[in-house]
Amino acid sequence: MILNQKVSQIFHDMAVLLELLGENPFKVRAYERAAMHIESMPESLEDYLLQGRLRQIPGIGKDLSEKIEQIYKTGTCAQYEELKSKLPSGLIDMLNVQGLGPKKIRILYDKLHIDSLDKLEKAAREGRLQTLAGFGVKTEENILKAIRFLRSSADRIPLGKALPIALDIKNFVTEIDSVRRVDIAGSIRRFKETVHDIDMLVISDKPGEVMDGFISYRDVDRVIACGGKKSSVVVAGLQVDLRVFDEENYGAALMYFTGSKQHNIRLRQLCLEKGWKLNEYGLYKANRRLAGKSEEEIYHRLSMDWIPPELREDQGEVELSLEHRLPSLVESTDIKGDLHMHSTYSDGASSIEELVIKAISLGYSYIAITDHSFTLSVANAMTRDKFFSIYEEVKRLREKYRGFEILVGMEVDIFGDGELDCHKDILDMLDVVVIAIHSRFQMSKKQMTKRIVKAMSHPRANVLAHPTGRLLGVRDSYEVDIEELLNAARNYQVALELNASPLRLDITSDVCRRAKELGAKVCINTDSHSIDQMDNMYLGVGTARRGWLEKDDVLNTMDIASLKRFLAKNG
Ligand code: DGT
Ligand code: CA
Repeated sequence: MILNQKVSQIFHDMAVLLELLGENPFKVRAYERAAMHIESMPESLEDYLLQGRLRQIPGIGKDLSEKIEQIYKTGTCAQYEELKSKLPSGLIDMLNVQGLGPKKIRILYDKLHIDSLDKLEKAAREGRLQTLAGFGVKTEENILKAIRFLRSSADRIPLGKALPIALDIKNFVTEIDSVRRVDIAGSIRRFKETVHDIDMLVISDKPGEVMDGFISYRDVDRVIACGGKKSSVVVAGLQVDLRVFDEENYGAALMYFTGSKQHNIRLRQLCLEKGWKLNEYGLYKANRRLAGKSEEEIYHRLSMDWIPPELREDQGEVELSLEHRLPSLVESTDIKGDLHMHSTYSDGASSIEELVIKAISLGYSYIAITDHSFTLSVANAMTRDKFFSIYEEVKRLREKYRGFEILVGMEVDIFGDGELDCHKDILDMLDVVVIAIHSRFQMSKKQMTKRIVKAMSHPRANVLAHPTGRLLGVRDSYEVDIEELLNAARNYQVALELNASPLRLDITSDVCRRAKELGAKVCINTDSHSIDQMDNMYLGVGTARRGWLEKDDVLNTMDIASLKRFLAKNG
């Protein structure tokens, strides 16, 4: 969140809390006024702060300027936290209910002893709020609606859910007449695995027309604000902010709203050291404009190379860019195949031939069919007969689709003791052995690590699938020492999978970066259970890029001959 917004929000909340506590009205008003002023001031509060000029802002004295510094450094301030601790926390949650201010909350608390969202919801359902002066049937309905929204949007949303929504809105906005360009910015552009909202930017010389068009998007549940150059709506529980900029400022805006905040701050500091200024409108030296039209122009003016958004986290990319030593990140077009997918022989919905045709349409040169192994009862498990049918079918399809390589693989379950769920004669017939944990997740970290490392040390193991086992929003990872898995991956020539399923994204970008440092290979797979899911590869590639991976760090960028050498473990 931009510092102006953050500070004005906290000051506003403090005013409300002071009011709820029955404090001195002058104090309440001082916070309220400061909040309103900061919210509407066009300049960046961060610039004032970095230049030590906060107290030049009307209404900001010593006390409030110290609070702003605290908020900047820590995201909150001590007195705000203290005020919150003085009131039942449920009462504070109630402040987030749209349409409920301190006065109404005070009445609810005094008359009906309501001090939590749950109690509020119950009372509204039972029609008890209507008995109070100033509350009607409509208020009750609105309160219930607002609570539903609060609950649905409380958490961060997985990227795999937010990105398709953002892309659809982007397509919609692109069609608006006066729109010349649309970009998704913020954490989505950086491929962060969970996101808080969708930030979009537009070039247009008719902002009003863009706003009208934008809020008419079919899935808008609620319009939060519709202004001259910025509007906010809610789509599927996600806030979507759209801002319109002129072409000449667009690069600066895109850079600013892509973030991350830490990256922006680092660049601004660099600029301040030169006596320059960078904001969402451009790069300036005193009043002279140096750049702003494109991101490239701004980075170049700062003697830097353009930095891919996935790297913009202030984790060393700024320094490397200044030295012209940024990594050359893996691209979707580098991907030559997908080594983990399920056919109708186990729990997939598509036939092997359908998977092959889809892979060819994606421009791949190979895939591996990896149906589940023998004792996995949940997934229509393998039998010897079934395996030989798959083997024969692949042989036949290889004839039909010459030039495209179909590898016979299996997703082999790792037993509790680290043994593999597959007999040696069949293991020896497989081109690719993908190993994975599917049960007994509740082991100690030590035991689990030992179990997986043992499986990885098997001479036939090639890829460790979904290495941490997490399911986003459903199940956390099992306990495992990831550093040891990475070492084992390098030592035993086993690739760690980056599972591109939107439910998994496992391994994370942080682990990718560590894999690169330790020299372990990563294989980006979709784990598809139908041909549509093969399109998820881009989620894996984005995550790999965010983990600083280059083409050579990723197994499935290899051509088929090199891949086969890796799988055979002979160099
Ligand atoms: P999110 O929404 O939590 O998933 O993460 P972001 O990075 O999308 O954050 P958001 O939506 O609050 O802000 C969008 C971008 O705006 C952010 O990446 C960088 C820029 N920005 C926000 N707050 C600040 C700030 O206080 N200072 C600077 N320099 N930039 C900021
Ligand atoms: Ca955002």
